[in-house]
Amino acid sequence: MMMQSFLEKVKQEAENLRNGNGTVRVISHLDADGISSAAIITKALKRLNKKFALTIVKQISINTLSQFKSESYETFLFVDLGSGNLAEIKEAINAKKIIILDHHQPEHFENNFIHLNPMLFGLDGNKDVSGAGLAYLFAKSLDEKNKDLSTLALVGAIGDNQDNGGFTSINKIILEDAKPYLEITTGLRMFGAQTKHLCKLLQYSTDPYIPGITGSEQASKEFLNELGINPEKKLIHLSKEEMKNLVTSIILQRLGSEENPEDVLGPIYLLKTEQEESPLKDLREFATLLNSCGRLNRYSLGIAACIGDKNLKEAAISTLNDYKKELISSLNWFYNNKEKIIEVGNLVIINAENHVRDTIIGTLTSMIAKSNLYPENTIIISMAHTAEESTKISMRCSGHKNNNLNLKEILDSITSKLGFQAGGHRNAAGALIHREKESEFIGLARAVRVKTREC
Ligand SMILES: [Mn+2]
Repeated sequence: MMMQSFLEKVKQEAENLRNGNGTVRVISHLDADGISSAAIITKALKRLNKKFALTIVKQISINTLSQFKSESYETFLFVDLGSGNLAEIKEAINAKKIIILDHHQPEHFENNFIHLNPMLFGLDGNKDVSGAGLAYLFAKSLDEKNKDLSTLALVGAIGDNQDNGGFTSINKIILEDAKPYLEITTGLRMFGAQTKHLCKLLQYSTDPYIPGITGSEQASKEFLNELGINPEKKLIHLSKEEMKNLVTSIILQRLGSEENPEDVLGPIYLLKTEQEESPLKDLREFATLLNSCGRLNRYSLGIAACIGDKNLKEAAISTLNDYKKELISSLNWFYNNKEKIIEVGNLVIINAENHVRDTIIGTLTSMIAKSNLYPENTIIISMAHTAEESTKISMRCSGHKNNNLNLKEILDSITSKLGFQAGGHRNAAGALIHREKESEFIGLARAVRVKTREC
């Protein structure tokens, strides 16, 4: 079996590392999956009394790799990234041993690395296992004691949206390992069951989408009032009866416009060791918290939350609030600077420059796209400065209906003219260009005319 041979290979390399010497240089990715990956690997190395150095990066580029060029570690371990940058890594790093634990599409390139990517073994890297899942397999091969890190592997998988429709393949195996540490129930699959007031919970629910309610605080309040449910309550505090009414009404609200209106229920994974209402109790919220830490560049707090450091855990939790505040102030910047926004045809261009963080611009663009502010199928392009003299670009499409657009292709057709590649997928695309190319980019973007199919 392909999966078996992949697991064997991971095990073999873990054993080799355990028997080796020297400090391990760990490099991971600045998102929920990357942060949980880093926490798993570093915790496992610590337990073996191995020395390590950790760096978390937004992405790998010639620039980010250059900092490692002069380092003389024997082993470099990349986790949740690397597969798409084999050539650059080979060029920049001169180490005896380079291990790549990644689930992203590998670059076609013959290599001298220990390349542990499930896609090379016929598995689906988007669904079957995340970076944190790979880190966990590796950690478990180092020592069975690391089975307690399985819940973090699930946090990473959820952060990468791999739980949609249920866990599969390797993720399923990890779920089995995690069961002793979890309380699993079925409920509304929504972010914030432990922490958010219902009114906000429904207002911000984009998956599942609730037509007429998602995006509107007013509508959300009225909907709850009609059901006789206090909008200030939290989901976990509803009575059985209230819960039943809420679920039925949400399904009814989705009838007619959503593909699977009843698709609002799903498994909820709760950590036994966490207190009720803690943002770390529900693995989905845990993933959101790690994401916030990453976006605000406080990844060490995220790792502390994963490892369970009591004092820093509090700081990580307050980062979640800081992140929400920053999102709101970014949204306010947008509403207060409408005159700076370019609207041509079914295209909107928002150049936020340094008013919105580059790590937040994508989320802001998604929020605007889902806010009903622009007509269905409007393409929204946002731009923000990065600290590295570049400009981050995000592209989304308004509304939530399926259309025939492939945003990644559209964005790539523009940025490739400037010599930059776009990443992402059909529904969300992003790119990084040199800042001096900004106005050229806007010029090219304005000229784009896209046809959308009305559904
Ligand atoms: Mn990942």
